[in-house]
Amino acid sequence: MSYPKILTIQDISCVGQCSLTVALPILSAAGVETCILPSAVLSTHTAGFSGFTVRDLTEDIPAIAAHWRKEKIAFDAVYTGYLGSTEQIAFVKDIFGTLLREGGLSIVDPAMADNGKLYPAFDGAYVEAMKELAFEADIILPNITEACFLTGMEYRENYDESYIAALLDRLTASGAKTIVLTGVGYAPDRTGVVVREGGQTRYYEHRRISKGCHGTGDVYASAFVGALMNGFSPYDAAVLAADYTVGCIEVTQGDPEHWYGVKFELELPNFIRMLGK
Ligand code: PXL
Repeated sequence: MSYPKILTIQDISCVGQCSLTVALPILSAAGVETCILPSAVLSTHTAGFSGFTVRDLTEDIPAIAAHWRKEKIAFDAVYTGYLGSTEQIAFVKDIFGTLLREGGLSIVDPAMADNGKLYPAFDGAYVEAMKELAFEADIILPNITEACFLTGMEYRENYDESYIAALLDRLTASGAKTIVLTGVGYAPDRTGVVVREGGQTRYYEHRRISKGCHGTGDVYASAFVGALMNGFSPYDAAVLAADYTVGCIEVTQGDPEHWYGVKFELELPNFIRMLGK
């Protein structure tokens, strides 16, 4: 696929370096035609800012999708992130069913929780709807907290390999296909990603620079999708995305003013090199 066309569905947080303001530049840098469907417009993201504004765009989605269908537009992949409402998830499922070209990939980052907690905008109904989307997708990229919400497993700060294996088994039993589980570390200064694909599970461990840098989940998922669209296998894309994300954290750490996101733009030249472009 020399020039894939992908649709990414997530919010626009006008300030905060997450969701579409991260996905669009990273996918463009990967040489992928990137179409967008904004799920909502927020003045900032919801993790750490207070008093943010939210305009939910759920009711615009069916008409946008219908127009694309009329124009016979089809995508090689649809990649979803933070969605605006529970109701919206059903529309997104419909987009998977009607706007992906034959053999196209559905990729879901169930961006809804971190550090054992749901993001402020979400509740149990959202989690239930997200389960339906995630277990239908070809690839999911949950962090450990999100995997716990998807499976009902207890969230633990301290865990071992058997806990992670059980989490992956529960996801697989629920219908998950390829799983990219992020933020898995077995030592204080280490973290990594576990990829389960076609019955095979592989772990890529790397340095953990700081605890919970905001925005890294979206940078990671976008870089993963960009690499995948360039022909990398899910495991190789997971490794590349991890290395790129570590680079982004490295150039951001040491700047306390920049608590709300990572300076992913500074590392885009490296990302492009890693892709072999
Ligand atoms: O995926 C992170 C994210 C995206 N969009 C919004 C968010 C967050 C995380 O808090 O609040 C609006």
